Amino acid sequence: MYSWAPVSVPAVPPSEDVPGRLSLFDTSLRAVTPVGPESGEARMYVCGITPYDATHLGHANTYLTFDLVQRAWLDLGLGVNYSQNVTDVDDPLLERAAQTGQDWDELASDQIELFRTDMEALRVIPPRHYVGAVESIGLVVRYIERLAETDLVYQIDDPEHPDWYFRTAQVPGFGAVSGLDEQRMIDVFRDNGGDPDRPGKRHPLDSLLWQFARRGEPAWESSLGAGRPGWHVECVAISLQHLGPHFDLQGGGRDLIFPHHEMCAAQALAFTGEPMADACVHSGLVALDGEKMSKSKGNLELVSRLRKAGADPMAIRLALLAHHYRSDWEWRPEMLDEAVARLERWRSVLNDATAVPAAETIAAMRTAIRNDLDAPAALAAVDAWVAASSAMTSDDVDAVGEMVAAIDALLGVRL
Ligand code: 5CA
Ligand code: ZN
Repeated sequence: MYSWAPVSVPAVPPSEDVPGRLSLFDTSLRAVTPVGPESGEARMYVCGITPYDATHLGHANTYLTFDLVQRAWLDLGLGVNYSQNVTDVDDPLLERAAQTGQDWDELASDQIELFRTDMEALRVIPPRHYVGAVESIGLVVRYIERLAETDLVYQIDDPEHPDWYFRTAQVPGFGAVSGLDEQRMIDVFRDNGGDPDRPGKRHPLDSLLWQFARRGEPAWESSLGAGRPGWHVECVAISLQHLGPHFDLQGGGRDLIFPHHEMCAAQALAFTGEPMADACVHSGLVALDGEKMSKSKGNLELVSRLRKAGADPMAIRLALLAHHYRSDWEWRPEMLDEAVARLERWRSVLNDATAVPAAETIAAMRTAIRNDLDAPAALAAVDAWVAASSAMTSDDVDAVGEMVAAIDALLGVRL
């Protein structure tokens, strides 16, 4: 189990006339709906990185989105069990290591370390359980063994690699997460590294549970044969193990809706007899040079590069929070300049002893965040308060402290 440094979150006195629940857009429902319990502990799983290249702004944007979710729940007085995986053995990681001549596990541990440093700098609250795929192999094998007690698991008829598959399309409701029809799913699966055309599969959309060792690849001995797990079942096993069945929120970037989250939902339903999560929540994709930022294409802007160049991590955070989490947008360097200017404006007022009263602004921030995580509206509320405080002489001696705490607790920006 990995982790990174804890982050302190100040308590902010409650506001009047604000929504009493957090609502988010649920991908399966295709509507904004309350997410999380009314009391007790909220349970959230967010798909973690595949550590073969450094954290880019797309990753950071996704983890900031779910950091705002955690902060909103904490602000509502809930406990939060946040779990995340790290895909520390997988095809792209092995391929990158082979290209660069590095050991795959060294590459992974270097990149995990860099990711954790980036998350700490951005003041992302660490998950309670941050779990690697490699350390979970025994767990995943036990899950597959139990799934194999249903008639939904089979070994493919391939003498050299009799890999284990799951009959995804047999699960009731398959397709509900993405809303895609079967032909479209097959096409997207093919374009995203899936194997719909592999001879011997019973259905093109059946998903790999366990693959036998290929030459030169790492493999683990198990009752299923010597090999390694498929990707989807890792997230199913890790999330159910650390959160229990039918948790509140499954999250990740929009690129994971299909096949990953669709396949996970089917496997989890077959495993527990219940939906995997109450809501599926996805963040938009950050692009660079007209295309989704991605490690495989190399069109990246890295958190670590911006930090090395001297950027204040709180300005990086503000630059990302200036976009609604569900929008797709393209990174431009000027966005960092704009965020630096905003941070300076905020800091100049918050260094004063007095300001205009804060209660209405804090209520507006909470309303914005609880209403489908509208961070841009929360930033605008702070902007308006900062402008008012610098335009008029004010005498509220508590306002500055209240705003510093609210901006820290709700937005994760320390001034
Ligand atoms: N390890 C798997 C999930 S189990 C994986 O997708 N790893 S990843 O490193 O490719 O992506 C990590 C997270 O960042 C995922 O939630 C993914 O949806 C998100 N992500 C990747 N690229 C972008 C992007 N350009 N914009 C926003 N989010 C992104
Ligand atoms: Zn995942």
